[in-house]
Amino acid sequence: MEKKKPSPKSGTEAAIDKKLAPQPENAKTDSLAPHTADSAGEKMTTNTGLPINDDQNSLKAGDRGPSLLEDFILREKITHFDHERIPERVVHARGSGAHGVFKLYKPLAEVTKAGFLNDTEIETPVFVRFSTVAGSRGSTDLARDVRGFAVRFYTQEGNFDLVGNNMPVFFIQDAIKFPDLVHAVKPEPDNEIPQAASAHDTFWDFISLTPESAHMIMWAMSDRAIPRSYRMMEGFGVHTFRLINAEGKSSFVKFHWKPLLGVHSVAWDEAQNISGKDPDFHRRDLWDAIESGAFPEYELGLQVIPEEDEFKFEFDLLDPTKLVPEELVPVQRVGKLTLNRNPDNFFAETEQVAFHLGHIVPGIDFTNDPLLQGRLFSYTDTQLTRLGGPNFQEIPINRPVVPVHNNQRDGFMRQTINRGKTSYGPNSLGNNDPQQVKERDGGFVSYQERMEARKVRARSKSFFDHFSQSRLFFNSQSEPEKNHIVDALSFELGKVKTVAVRERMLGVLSQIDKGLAAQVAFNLGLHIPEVIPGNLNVPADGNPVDYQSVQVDGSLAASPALSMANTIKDSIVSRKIAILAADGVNAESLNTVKAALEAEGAVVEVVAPKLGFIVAENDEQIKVDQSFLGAASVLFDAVYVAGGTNCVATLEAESNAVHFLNEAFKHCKAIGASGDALQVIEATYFSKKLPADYSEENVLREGILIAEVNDKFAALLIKAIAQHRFWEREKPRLIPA
Ligand code: HDE
Repeated sequence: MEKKKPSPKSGTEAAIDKKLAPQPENAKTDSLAPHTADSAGEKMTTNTGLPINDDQNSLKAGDRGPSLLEDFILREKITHFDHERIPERVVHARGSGAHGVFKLYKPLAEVTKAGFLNDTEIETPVFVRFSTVAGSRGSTDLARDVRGFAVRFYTQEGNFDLVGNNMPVFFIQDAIKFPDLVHAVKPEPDNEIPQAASAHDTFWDFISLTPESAHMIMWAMSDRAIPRSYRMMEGFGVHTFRLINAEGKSSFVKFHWKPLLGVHSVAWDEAQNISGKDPDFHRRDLWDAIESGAFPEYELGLQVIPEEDEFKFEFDLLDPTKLVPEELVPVQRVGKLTLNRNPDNFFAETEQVAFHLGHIVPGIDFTNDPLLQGRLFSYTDTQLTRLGGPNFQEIPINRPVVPVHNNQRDGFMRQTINRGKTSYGPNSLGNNDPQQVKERDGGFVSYQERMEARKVRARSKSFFDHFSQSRLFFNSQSEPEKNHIVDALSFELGKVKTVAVRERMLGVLSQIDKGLAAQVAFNLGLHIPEVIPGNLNVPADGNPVDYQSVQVDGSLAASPALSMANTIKDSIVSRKIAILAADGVNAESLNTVKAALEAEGAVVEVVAPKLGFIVAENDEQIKVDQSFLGAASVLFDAVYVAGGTNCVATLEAESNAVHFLNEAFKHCKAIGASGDALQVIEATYFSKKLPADYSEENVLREGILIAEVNDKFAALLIKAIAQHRFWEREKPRLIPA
């Protein structure tokens, strides 16, 4: 293996045009370096190192004759190719990874002895993989789906994996139902339809018969399921975990990731468009942001609950369909994760990384959440097949940054060459090495939770309230967010063919909120059924669960932290903004707006009728980044229409430009235009909906600014873009299609 050479990175033109950000190194990326290879300037060889003279022609009996079996070069090349694919992950198959570092703000010795949560000096190397859940490896990023948010910390005490999602709850309460859930949500088994989407009968059949999924369904039907970017979504460990301090005292903990760019989504119509225009939208966004130096950042948040408060809540801390409202237990932000380096090789790193929530370090431990307990089995089990045997921890991306010594040996693809005669313990022939480690020296000891119980297949009654938090979530949403939930349910259930399933789902929704159920029922042209489905008889000789009798009227009417409307809206860093322009553009105003947006960290692209250059009024040549043919408003966060007499006349007559604006309006994005470009806006459907004037208040409410371009204009446009979306604009629906 050779030392890694710096390799030129690809990325969008925008990223390439800029100076590429340096690719920072850390203990983990250093440890990967000896395993990397770079062919630049090298000779071609076979896998045994034999220099190859001809890699283009197979060995034949005569130049028109049959190929010869003897051709070991042909056989080696084809054989390797034939075995290039490994099974994709059974869930979370589509993902994107990045390297980074975690830095702690303040030592947490009071609650945990984990080394990386006590030392503010060290930077812990991290590898993160974001994913969708249902779609296969090549599916679109913008499916309505949960997103995986799996983080590996390469600590000095071994790997700690926080394998979370972007939603804080889950569909089911017990791992034994996971295969049912996944079979129901995956494409239907007879025709493999639909890919990546949950809008189909088997999924809603299962959900409508599984009331414990109600809370998660509210999240999945909310805008959380269509994030604007992996960089703009929260992460959650979902289960309650334990923290253990040096005295052995345990506290419960919920893990959170808070993105510093805020939590933002796209519109559903937009998501569907993006799926066609750029199925790699999230992957590209993450890659480009890192390449251009706009490193994604998230703060690690902890909700710490003293052990003695275990039964203080109206819900059970062990129930993964419940969250702990931030208003009851505030989230302390304890450190920052920065993603600052793209992988060198997708397969070697992102595809082969094997996360497992069983990878923990002293100071962190599990609880008896039955979903968590089942996961502890599943991850290693699936990885044995996916990665081809028991030595997958030796794959470079999976190795810890600390040495590994034990008596495990052999198996397919073993890399380590263990010296010595002993691979057992106790032994006297090898000094009894490797030695076990005392707890005080860092050896892991499980938390000694007291247990006294009968062996039963059962579920605690404290898990039976399925609707209070579903309702809390719905009640905490802003009006537009509620409308989106109604629309999403109407869309998804509208795709379900079996009317009985739709009706049953209306029954479930009516338990959450009558108004919600009524609106969806109206859209589906159905009535809400009288009889509400309960759990099927579980166990087979048991009685149906009367879950309605255990509904708790939560003390909290709403939790503002659950609404994305309350997220941070103070930055346009890395936002993509289109400038629509054509020959005859006013260069001065275009440059003013472009420079101001770029100064705030936005990525600006000039979109014009054709690629190459446009010639401005003053003859300045302005580089075009995208033509109307290749660009689409759904791939941008905002749009500005440049001025200049001829430019405006061209844009007004260019249906693609008018469509671009209509769509940007439809998806509630900020729209700016030079005062003299008003006639382009007048060609749109929303020309009758323009604000009476462009006071700051109006602009920040309606997201439209048409005025003379100067520094004040640019500053106000930036403020408007930072609002992300103007959802109030959606109704009445002005824009067709
Ligand atoms: Fe997973 N999950 N999961 N899961 N999960 C997998 O492991 C499983 C659950 C999550 O980027 C698999 O290596 C069971 C909750 C993420 O590589 C598999 C149950 C949460 C990823 C598996 C759950 C997650 C996975 C598939 C119910 C959020 C992607 C491939 C008991 C807290 C990790 C693999 C990556 C992947 C099993 C439920 C998150 C089959 C049995 C809840 C982010 O082992």
